[in-house]
Amino acid sequence: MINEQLQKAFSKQINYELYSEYLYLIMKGLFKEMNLLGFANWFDVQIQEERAHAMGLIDYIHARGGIVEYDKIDLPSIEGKTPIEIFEQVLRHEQTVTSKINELYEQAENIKDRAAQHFLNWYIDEQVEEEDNVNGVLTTLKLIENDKHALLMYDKELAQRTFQAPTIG
Ligand code: OFO
Repeated sequence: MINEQLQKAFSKQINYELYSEYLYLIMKGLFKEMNLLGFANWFDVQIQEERAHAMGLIDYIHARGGIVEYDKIDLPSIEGKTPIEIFEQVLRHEQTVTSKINELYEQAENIKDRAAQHFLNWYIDEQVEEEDNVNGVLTTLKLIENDKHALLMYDKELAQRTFQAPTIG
């Protein structure tokens, strides 16, 4: 069985992963409006990743005999218009996710739930990848800044990104 407080904390994280999916869905639309379809594809993959992160946590609560406590998902607000501004927000968002995962791990640690700690290690590693991936896009965007030709070339590259369903835990 999963401890009630930890079940609540896991449920909050599920809500936040679904919020991430919602945020990236909106951002995908912004890139579609800019006709940057490779970037839109990058977000499409990201949307699927966030769904997988949420599903991993949901399955885990069930596997521990718990009940998922669902809540409404807030409407994300977008803080910029340009690709750089959007990706700066993505990076800030992923850093927030990282700190939430760390807090969740600490809660599991405090009640000595070793199984939950072990499970959450996957999410800790995943956040390293998430931040690194976003940082890479942001660095490239800053490098090519006002070069429209380079932006279109990079857009083509991002069109190649594909979703690989992860094995979580
Ligand atoms: Fe679920 O990692 Fe991004 O938000």
